Amino acid sequence: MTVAQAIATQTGVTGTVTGYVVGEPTAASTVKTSSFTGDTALALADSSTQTSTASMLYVQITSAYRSSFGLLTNPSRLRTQITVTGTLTPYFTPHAGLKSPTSMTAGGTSTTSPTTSPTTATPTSSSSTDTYYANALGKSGDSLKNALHTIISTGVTKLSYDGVWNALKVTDQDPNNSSNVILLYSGISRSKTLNGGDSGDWNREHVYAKSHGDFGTTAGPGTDLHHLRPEDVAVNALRDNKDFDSGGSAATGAPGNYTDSDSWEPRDAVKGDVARMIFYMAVRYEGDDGFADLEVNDSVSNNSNPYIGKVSKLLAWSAQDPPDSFEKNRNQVIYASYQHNRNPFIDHPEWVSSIFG
Ligand SMILES: [Ca+2]
Ligand SMILES: [Ca+2]
Ligand SMILES: [Ca+2]
Repeated sequence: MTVAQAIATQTGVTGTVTGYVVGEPTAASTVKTSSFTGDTALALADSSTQTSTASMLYVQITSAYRSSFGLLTNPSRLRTQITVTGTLTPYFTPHAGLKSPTSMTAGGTSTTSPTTSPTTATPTSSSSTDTYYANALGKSGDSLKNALHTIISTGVTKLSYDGVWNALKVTDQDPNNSSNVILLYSGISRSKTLNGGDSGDWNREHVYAKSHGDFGTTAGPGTDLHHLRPEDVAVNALRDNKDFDSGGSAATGAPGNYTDSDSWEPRDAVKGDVARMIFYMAVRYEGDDGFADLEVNDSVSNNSNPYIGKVSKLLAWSAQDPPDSFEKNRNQVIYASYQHNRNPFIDHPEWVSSIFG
């Protein structure tokens, strides 16, 4: 049957559907056509150029088919025709879907191939996160902060500290070399397999220093991927638990970074990333979950207090270094594959000054 017929037959019956792979669904109204995040689902349409999610069937890819049909592993499947047999039932509820496939093959089943004439592309809000942020839209200041706290603290999956290793290998993968991760401050591309504690390894940097509020590495702020980044062991030790500020001497092993006895200045390319990670932590952790209420202030002598400075610098850095594709992709991967929450300041950088300005 066609995709249109499958969409009209969401009754739990078994169907065989031929269509074109048009992307990877990551939410009911979101289908990625690049920077794929996983092998567990694909979107089918009757036209290879379909962009309206309403005309797509979301297909679950069970483990037997992931290595052959998952888009992360097989991005060249995009725009190609496949035939799938499985249960016609909603997936990414309430979206039309096909689940528990019993057959997935390349190409069609018969000579009555579906139309290849492109349909008129209907603009959709497929990249929109408006649904996720529905209860925050239109708010400002403390009421915005409160709404965002609830949104980003609801339905969250917390990782183990050990689980962070493998997650970082995905969230921080070098876009130009899938064997490597990019180290935050140093900017170095280093083999994923060099994770560890020895010289030359990379380890898990807590951008919001874990001694500030003493949250350690138990599941919670100590394992929150939104502020954990790969970094060279020696550079991580040099940053230590310092607050953020401009100035100091060139940081050994991390070109463009500066440090002195009480502060760290990240390289220009990640100044905004650092700021948005800190702002996320200040909103995510409000003292209602057994951990300290993490906050920002304008000090560089916070030591073990649950504060990170200097907020005046973080505000400036966020403005001068807006979110780029690496940072946005990272946010989406954490949302779709790991924690199921987002960093609001990557999606809405204008909320930084509304809350912290
Ligand atoms: Ca300083
Ligand atoms: Ca940046
Ligand atoms: Ca807080």
